[in-house]
Amino acid sequence: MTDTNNGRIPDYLDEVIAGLSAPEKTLPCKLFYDERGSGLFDRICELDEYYVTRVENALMAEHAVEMADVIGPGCLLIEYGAGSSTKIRALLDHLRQPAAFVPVDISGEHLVRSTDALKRSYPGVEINPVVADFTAPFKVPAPSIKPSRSVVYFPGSTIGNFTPEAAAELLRGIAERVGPGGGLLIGVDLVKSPDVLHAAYNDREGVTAAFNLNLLVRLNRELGANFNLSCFTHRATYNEKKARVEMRLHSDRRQSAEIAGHRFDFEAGESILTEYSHKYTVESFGKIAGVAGFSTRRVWTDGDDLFSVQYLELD
Ligand code: AVI
Repeated sequence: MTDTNNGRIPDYLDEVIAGLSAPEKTLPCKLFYDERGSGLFDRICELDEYYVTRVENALMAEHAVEMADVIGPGCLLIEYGAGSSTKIRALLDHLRQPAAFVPVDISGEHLVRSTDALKRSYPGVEINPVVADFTAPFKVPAPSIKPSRSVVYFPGSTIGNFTPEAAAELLRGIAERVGPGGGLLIGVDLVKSPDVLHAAYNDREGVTAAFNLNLLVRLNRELGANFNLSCFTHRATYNEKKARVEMRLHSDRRQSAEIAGHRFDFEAGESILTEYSHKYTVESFGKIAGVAGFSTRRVWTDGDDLFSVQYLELD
């Protein structure tokens, strides 16, 4: 195999081969976030059409006092996928005597940078970063003072990128982590007009298209694949029945690509499924969270019901 990754074969190779060998070709959406992909995602978050980040930030800014109130004093706050410090800062500004804050992120470099900045802004808060993939088991360090309860903060509607079954599994893991009386503060994108969703995932500037195609750029670079980038097109469609945006890369012609000695043939018009982005109603989210034992306690939404931040608790 062509050695293009500093002599290391990426550990996701088997997943890529399996996904492209399936009857409906797929690639894991976690592969979007290499350095270029993370930069493109930051640009998506600033697009006019992509309401998600803008509305969630506004909800956090407007309702952080109430959120801090329902969470209560002395909590151990664990953030899954610690990314945007804008959102966590809104919360940390108002939480009363948190026992500790534990940002969890798969990228160590990113985590060190954001933790240093947070430590400077919140010198009175114990901050214990953990480098981990939150979909796999990981340990949270015990804070130096005993917390009143544990609360997971999971912003960004990242939960929408999991199938409902995988989301339920992840929520079960969160329930186990926070234990009885524990909480979950989560950003959940809402079901809305297909036109709004179409615009958000097919932006005029083509940033989402570049983000999607970057998957193939990454496979070419890191796995020595030979995808012809000009022969694949980004498409995002809303599947109303399943309440999800489905993002794909369409093969514009009959072609093939090779990865590590495996050959993949594409018919003209055949596609690779790259991402689901599920949208929920407050009720439909309550149902899957209910399976994990969570009850919905508070829901904050914007005036247009585009997005929600929800606080759920284990009985
Ligand atoms: C990270 N995640 C919540 C984004 C979403 O909206 O599903 C990823 C994304 N895909 C295309 N645009 C943004």
